[in-house]
Amino acid sequence: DHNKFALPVGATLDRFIMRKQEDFPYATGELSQLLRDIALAAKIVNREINRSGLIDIAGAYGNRNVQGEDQQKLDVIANIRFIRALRNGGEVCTIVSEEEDEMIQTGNTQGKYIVAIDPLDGSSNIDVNVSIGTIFSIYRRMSPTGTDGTAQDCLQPGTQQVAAGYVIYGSSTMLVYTTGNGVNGFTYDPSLGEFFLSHPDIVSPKTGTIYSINEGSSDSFSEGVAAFVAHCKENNFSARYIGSLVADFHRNLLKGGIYIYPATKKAPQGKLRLLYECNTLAFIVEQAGGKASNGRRRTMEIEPDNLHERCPLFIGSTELVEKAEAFLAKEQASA
Ligand code: P6P
Repeated sequence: DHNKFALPVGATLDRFIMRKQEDFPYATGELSQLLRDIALAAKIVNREINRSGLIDIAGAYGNRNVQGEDQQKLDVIANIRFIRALRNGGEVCTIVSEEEDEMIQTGNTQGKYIVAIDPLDGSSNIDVNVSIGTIFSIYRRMSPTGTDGTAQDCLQPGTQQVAAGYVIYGSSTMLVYTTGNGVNGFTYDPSLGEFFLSHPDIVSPKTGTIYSINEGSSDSFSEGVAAFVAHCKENNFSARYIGSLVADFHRNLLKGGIYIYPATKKAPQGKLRLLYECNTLAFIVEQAGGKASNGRRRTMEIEPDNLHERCPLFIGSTELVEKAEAFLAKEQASA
């Protein structure tokens, strides 16, 4: 059992990746290298985020660049940095990014992997100092190497994910990811430029008393969603909604709870994207013992039709997601 080699808290991400690779005798190291490339980009984006507040008062700190160009939007910077790190790393042939309408070919036609990524989700929160995040999924290409990746390579169901993770740029910056053998969290020490294992083998509580949903849209909740929210209130749940998906998800993962982005009038398919938000967090939550669905179907079994399609998301502690699904099923039955 892989816990025999469990690494101590404080092990570096690099040592952890190497140790986990040893668990796979036929591993050739490409996935390990890809994970390192993502961690590098996360460190760079972390630095840009921490500096961004200062650049706004550029005069005093001289952070405006030599052309005197204005500070680019952080999500644009994050997109550039992750694409560059993945291109230079050589393991990825094609990228789907929230920031790009079309899939991006890196030119690494020998690359075995596809990455779907939201480089900086919730970036509207950055200038009010609320935590934001990077969300990524990794798939193995199905098309032969030696060519660019194809649309089919990018439209695989979430069950085909090889790895999934997020970076939360918060009071501390953390990288949380899974390769299908549990979920591990690493905390970044900027003074050393290293991620250290801080949350080994994360297991999410089976139930909880936190519910996260934007009740500003409650007028357009379906009967089932409204009934579940009423159930939470009758049972003295706490309402916790940061409005930054990674922050809300991370808190519920550790403490137990449910996050819901349902279909609303403004967002009839929900607001969150299947490829690089819902599927990514669904893989992580399932690996931590939780559950994720669109209210009726397991998120990871949904066959994507297009790169940026949205879907409703009910995600978190198994018992809470199943409770919400029961209310939706009752609504369906009485419809
Ligand atoms: P609403 C941020 O824009 C985001 O994509 C997620 O990070 C967040 O959970 C959600 O949208 C918030 O959306 O409609 O509640 O403001």
